[in-house]
Amino acid sequence: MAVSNERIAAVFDEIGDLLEIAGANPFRVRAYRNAARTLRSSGVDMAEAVAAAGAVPHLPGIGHDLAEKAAEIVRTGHCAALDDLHAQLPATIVELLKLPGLGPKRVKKLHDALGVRSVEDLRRAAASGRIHDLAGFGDTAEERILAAIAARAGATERFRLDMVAPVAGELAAWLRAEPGVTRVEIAGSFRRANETVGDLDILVTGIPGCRVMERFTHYRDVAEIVESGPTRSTVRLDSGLQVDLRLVPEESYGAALAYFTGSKAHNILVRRLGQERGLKINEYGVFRDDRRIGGDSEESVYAAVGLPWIPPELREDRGEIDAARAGRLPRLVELSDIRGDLHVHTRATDGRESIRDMALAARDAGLEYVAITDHSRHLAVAHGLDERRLAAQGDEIDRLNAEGLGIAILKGIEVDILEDGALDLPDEALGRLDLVVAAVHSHFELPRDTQTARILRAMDHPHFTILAHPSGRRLPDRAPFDVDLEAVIRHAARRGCFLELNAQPERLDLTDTWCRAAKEHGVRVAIDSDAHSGAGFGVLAYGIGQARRGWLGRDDVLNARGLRELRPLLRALSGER
Ligand code: DGT
Ligand code: CA
Ligand code: CA
Repeated sequence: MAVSNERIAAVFDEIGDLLEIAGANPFRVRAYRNAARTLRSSGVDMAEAVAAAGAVPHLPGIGHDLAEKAAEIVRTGHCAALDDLHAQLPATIVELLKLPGLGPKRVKKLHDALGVRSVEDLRRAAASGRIHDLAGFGDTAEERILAAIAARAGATERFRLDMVAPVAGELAAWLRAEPGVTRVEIAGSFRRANETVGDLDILVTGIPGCRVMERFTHYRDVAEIVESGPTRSTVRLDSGLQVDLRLVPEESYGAALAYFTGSKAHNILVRRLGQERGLKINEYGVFRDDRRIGGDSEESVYAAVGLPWIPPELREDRGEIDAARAGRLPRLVELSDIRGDLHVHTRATDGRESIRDMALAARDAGLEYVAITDHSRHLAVAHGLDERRLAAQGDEIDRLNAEGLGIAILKGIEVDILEDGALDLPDEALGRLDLVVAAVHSHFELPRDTQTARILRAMDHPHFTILAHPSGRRLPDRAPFDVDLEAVIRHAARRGCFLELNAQPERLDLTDTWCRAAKEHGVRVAIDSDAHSGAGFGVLAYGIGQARRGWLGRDDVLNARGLRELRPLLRALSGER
């Protein structure tokens, strides 16, 4: 079976981590990580390239040495360099890397300073209070480490959507290519656009005798066949992701899709409605006295219980059945409703491309306007802008707008909210912008009341427009900071300002339920990419999924407005009311 780019990238990432722990030259570490990233985003399939070239293929961004190692992995399934590192370092150190919050830097520090070589060593060091004095760990490090070790015992791994989405697309295409297959649909939490997915559920219909199960178990990333049968199989992929496949007859397609889309709680409610009408609803169809009365389409299942079709993102037992019955289902926002992006970075700070290139990429993504919002000076690690550099950026935006790139460029900033709630740049500088996106990037650990007061104070700033990633959480392992988001939403409603739904798949912040709370309070949400490169606008799709889970319609989304409608909303905020 051919080795995928993902598998090679995973080997390179592991080598990078182990080299860093072993104290290797940082440039070597970086070379492996860059190569892993390149392999993941490359359109060139390494295994095919090796087979075709018969030697070491050239891949842009990967030097000869690493290309040779990639070819070695393709040919032998192993990498001698990784085997050497495993021989040098205790295997238990690799386990440490899997704990949330422990990257190679911290593992190295724990190893060098305290001799920690295993999870058990770590638990003892944390329990005896030897960690909080280490530079870069902090007061609550021990609690967090002990919690992470405890959680590890019980937790089953979940996968972020951005990890699963490419695999889902590729697998679906792989299955569709089998002769006789008529439909392939991804169901489960993935179809409901859950921010994380436990396993992938795929539904297939096909003509009798079609060999889709065999094709499924021969997919190239399959590491293990957990279960295999004529209508149902389960495999585990190299990434650890499990995939269930079910083959159903055409007439059961809708019932099976509804059943396997879930959620379980939603299904139970629908089934109960059926029971009240003397119907039996299962994954094979809708039945009255063993006579099939529906199930070929999802619509037919819902219609059998007197409901309109309910979008998958709403199927969470959060009032969607009552809303459907009352004809009050929202018309959910769609990707094509998005007219602009209000949070975008350039290479002036931590982005990778120029203003011009970001604007052109935004235009090519179909947007009508884009706001350039680089970091402010307080965020020194990102080389944040001071007043002078911000003004220069404004001049460049004026020039580009005069030139006319086919997209309007707005002047903005992602300004740091300082510890006391002040914004990181002078009022005059902020007042010259079209919008001010403000964000917490420091002092995550403030007590709830202080944190909330800090953010409310920032929102009162005359030039404040949008609160970026309001909870600060990051998937999988940075919890939200402690803040009263209910109070933040109420304040935004009073003040007439906006909250962001940051569409980065590791953020998706606001979460679904907070989006819904914002909507209920009449606060509009900006679904922004926070793009750091031209390819970064693709994440808007994840933001849309989360927004739909939060019941948002087009009117609830700030940047679903055209520029002409948007401008007065921004101006009303910036003091010219
Ligand atoms: P996940 O995989 O943890 O992210 O979440 P789901 O929702 O994809 O759950 P999963 O994969 O266990 O099952 C897929 C769907 O199949 C689930 O959403 C509803 C349906 N399902 C599974 N087990 C049951 C069950 O015992 N009863 C009912 N009514 N539906 C079930
Ligand atoms: Ca699932
Ligand atoms: Ca499943």
